[in-house]
Amino acid sequence: MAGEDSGFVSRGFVGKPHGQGADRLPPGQYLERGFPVLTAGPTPRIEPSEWSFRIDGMVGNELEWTWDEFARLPAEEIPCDIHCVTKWSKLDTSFRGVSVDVLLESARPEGAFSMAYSFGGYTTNLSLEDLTGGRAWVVTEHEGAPLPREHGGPARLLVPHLYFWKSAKWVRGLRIMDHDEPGFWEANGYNNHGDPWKEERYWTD
Ligand SMILES: Nc1nc2c(c(=O)[nH]1)N[C@H]1C(S)=C(S)[C@@H](COP(=O)(O)O)O[C@H]1N2
Ligand SMILES: [Mo]
Repeated sequence: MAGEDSGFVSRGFVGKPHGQGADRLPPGQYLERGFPVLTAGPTPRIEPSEWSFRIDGMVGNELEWTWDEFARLPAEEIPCDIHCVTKWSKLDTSFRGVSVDVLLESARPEGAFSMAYSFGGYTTNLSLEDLTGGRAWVVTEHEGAPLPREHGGPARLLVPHLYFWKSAKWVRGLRIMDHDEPGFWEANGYNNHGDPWKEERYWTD
């Protein structure tokens, strides 16, 4: 059967003809074609009308956008690869959202650290260095459709250059801080930084 052959070929080459070779898979990761769901605890149900996004803490200007206000901010398409600490990587996916650079612009941050916080209580810490320079977004769409609830809809953080636990689902704000503090997983054994290319998985890495 022809399908068996083409299936073998595409697995055998893990997409290499399309430029998805081993050079795009960080050490210790495997290719995942689907989009697994990983959530600690229940999946919150947040209507867009109840959603808002805040920037608070050590800023010159605290900000908050409602869903409608957020929808008027400049959004961009973000083609990316994502890497989960549980070892799956998904290549060539895409999200749409607003760059954290845009969100921070008028907040005037006065600290170099932040805690992203979510509906449901999840937190994760990120330095402003990792959140700026076109490397982090608050996204509301995945592959052209509204972000599914199980993947963080209506909105999640997207920080594709770090392990995916840093991409807080159901995100509702960023607290700017003058010091670093561990978030939920960082206090429970995961690495403080989480660079997949350096395999910064756990405390001891
Ligand atoms: N609010 C919230 N965000 C979260 C999590 C969570 O449990 N709650 N899990 C994190 C982890 S460990 C991973 S791997 C990714 C999984 O995202 P996905 O379910 O869309 O694949 O979300 C991250 N963001
Ligand atoms: Mo994870």
